[in-house]
Amino acid sequence: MTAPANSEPRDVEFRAPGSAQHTPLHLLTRGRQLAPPVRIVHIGLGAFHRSHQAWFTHHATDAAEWGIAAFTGRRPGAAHTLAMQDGLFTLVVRGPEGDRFEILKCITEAHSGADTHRLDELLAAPTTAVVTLTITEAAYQADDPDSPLARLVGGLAARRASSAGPLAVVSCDNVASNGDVTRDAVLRIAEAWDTTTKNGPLAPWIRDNVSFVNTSVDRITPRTTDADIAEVQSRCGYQDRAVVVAEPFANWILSGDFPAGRPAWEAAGAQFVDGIEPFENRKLWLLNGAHSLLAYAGSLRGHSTVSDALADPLCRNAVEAFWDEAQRHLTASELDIPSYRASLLNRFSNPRITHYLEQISADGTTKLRMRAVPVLAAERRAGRSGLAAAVMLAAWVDFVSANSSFQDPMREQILAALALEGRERTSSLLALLDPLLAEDEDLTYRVDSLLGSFAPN
Ligand code: CS2
Repeated sequence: MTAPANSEPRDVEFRAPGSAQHTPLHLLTRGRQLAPPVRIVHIGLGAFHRSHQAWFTHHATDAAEWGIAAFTGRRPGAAHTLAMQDGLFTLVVRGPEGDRFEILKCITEAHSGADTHRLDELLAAPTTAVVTLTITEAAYQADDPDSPLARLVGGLAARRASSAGPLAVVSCDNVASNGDVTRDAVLRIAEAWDTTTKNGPLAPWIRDNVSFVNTSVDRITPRTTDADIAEVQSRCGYQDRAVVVAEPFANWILSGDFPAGRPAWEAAGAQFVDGIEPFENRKLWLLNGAHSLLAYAGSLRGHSTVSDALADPLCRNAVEAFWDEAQRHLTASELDIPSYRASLLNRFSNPRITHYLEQISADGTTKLRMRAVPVLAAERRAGRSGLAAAVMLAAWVDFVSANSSFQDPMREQILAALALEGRERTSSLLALLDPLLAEDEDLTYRVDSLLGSFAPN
């Protein structure tokens, strides 16, 4: 698939004169009175929200009517920084030829996730029409009272109490059927609350009033570095502490209802479809699957970025073999797999995007469950071995064995499995991805025999 024609930012909105070298960004641009009114609440204020949903909202034809109130996940830092800048920040669009700078103006409020008072107030307002989420894949399992989804349920209770009417919740995490997964998790939390409160049941109200939209989101957004912040200061002439860097490509596919309206995101290239599954699988298996494979295989080979790992023939061949396997199960003609693969190779090779493998390698159990396991299962159902997907699992096993500092929501269970030996060790690790995998002796044997495939030269 090629990037939609309008996925490139259309204008460099602002370039301050060099004389304003140390002027903070907000003093050079709008006053608070020009901020768009809040109609979107976002939970999970990080770089990806700002390079993706905020970018689409900023470029909607009706952007002046759609402001975002963004809440951080667990750490409040990003909210403080953004609030000091009146919600304004620079997106550095980093193409192979150079950088372009855009100031995005759609974030009207930024708050710590702990500010549930403001969250409840906004969700209780009839003007709020959409809630977007970027809370990480792992957070959909969590239901402690401080989890982002528990906070969302609290906000929905406030909305019901104020009779503010229906709204849409839009998950923007790389989770298969992310809208359905969100609905299940939200109802699970609401049903548990219903047994303990006397306010009347919330879960049925959510079923009747909240639309959970399924989406596939895409824009490579590496972590911002001090050098990026310094570059904006020297090239744009103002000081911005909330810089975000992203590739030129941006894609958003959505499926579901927006009962209280939504911005005209299609003006920025968003696609609204009836059946999202083929698009979602294409993105999760081909892009994210290759990312995870490169993260584990590439790190074992001594590389630190996606473009370096892809330049290594051993890693590149493993990616191509995985894509060959995955595409056998991506048969809808509108998917245009050959051009999608070609575009991924270009995007991954962008030499000016420093996308660290370390950033991608985190949370392997949650990610591989969606990126490798479905391809492996489909191949095995078709009577084939699923070798290339098994290579990815073996690379992960080697990676967690070699990097004691790995991050994962199942870290304790992984460490316990790593303490075992031989085939039992491998099958215990596979069981953390999917219990059925561990019962497949042939697969355990295969993964075991693939260990060590990515040893450095
Ligand atoms: C990456 C994604 O960190 C990861 O797991 O695979 O964040 C990826 O960069 C985005 O999904 C691209 O749209």
